[in-house]
Amino acid sequence: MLMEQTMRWYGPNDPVSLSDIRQAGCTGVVTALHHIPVGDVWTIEEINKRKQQVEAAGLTWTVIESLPVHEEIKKQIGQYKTHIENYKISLRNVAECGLKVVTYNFMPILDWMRTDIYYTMPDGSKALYFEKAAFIAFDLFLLKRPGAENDYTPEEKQQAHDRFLVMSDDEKQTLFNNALLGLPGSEERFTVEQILAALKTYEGIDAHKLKQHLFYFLQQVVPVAEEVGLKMAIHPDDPPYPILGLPRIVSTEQDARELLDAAPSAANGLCFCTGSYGVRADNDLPGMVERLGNHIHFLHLRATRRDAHGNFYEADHLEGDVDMYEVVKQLVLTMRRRGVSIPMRPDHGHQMLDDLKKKTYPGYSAIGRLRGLAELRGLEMGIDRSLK
Ligand code: DNO
Repeated sequence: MLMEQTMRWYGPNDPVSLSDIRQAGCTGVVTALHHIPVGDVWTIEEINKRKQQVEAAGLTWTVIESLPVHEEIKKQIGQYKTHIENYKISLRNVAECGLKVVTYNFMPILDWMRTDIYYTMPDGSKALYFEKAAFIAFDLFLLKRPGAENDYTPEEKQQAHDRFLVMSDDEKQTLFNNALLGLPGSEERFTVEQILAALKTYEGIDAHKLKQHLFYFLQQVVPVAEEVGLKMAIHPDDPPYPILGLPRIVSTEQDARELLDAAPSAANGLCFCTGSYGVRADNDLPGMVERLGNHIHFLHLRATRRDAHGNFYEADHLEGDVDMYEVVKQLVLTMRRRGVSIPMRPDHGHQMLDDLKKKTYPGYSAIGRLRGLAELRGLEMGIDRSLK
């Protein structure tokens, strides 16, 4: 039993077509109804429309990425109870349409964060990069977040200061744009005023409180997911630590255990993103698969390479700090034990070859992902056969 091979598809506006994805060797896509505002119900009609588009291209759609969680749910303010009720209706609707896995995250305001989305690799391809000193410089000197100076050590502040001194205006502008990039699948950016206002609404919400809000959300929605035969899959924080003073609560094995324990059910599960968890040297990824495997319902496979300064770039899928051989081996064993095929997607990829001339969503050009998929697929087949 091998993993189900998929790629993310951002919908009809995605420059990578369904046919491209099929030719890359996938049997399915993961997608979302990005046009529906966060908090609104996904109707059966809209879900089926997307499903038919996918199926007409000879592909399947079983995993949603993402059914986003409204900010009011994360903060437990305003209409959060209504948003939760809406979420439950959406869950019922997606199950009704035959979908199986719902990916979401609980990162406040922002999703993933990088400082450079065109980081040039020695071979000329472009990767996503997180440079710590540049990010701190953004926080202190461009965003000028009140209180930011209290979040960093004197050494970190000095490095950010030195980095900022040598930054060109172009570089500052690019850093600014990258850091304020909105949610994946959208071209919108936050303005400084918007982000500062949004950050202010999290005052008083620390990691403990945010966890309680996540647990409450899970206790509400997991029983519905279980009843209708869906699996929930929470995506970890990326990068897996607090940023801009915001708590991040899905960064470690301990975090994952706590959220699973908060609503015990096979329907309460993880999107195991090796690229996100793998940024922390203290996360033992193969061990996490071995120990949490029963709750892994979706896989993002990619690798990052970190350095001693807290920077990391997205490496080729088999070449970063993630021990992909051990991870895939544990996945093969887990799937055998459970008797299931877990859907996977090669997460991100370098912009390379012809794609260097094209405009695509950062991380989601076709050829780099195709390379990642091909490598991961071969690795899995080799491991699977050799374990028989
Ligand atoms: C980035 C993605 C994440 C992910 C969400 C899931 O490329 O892995 O944006 O889709 O966090 O909710």
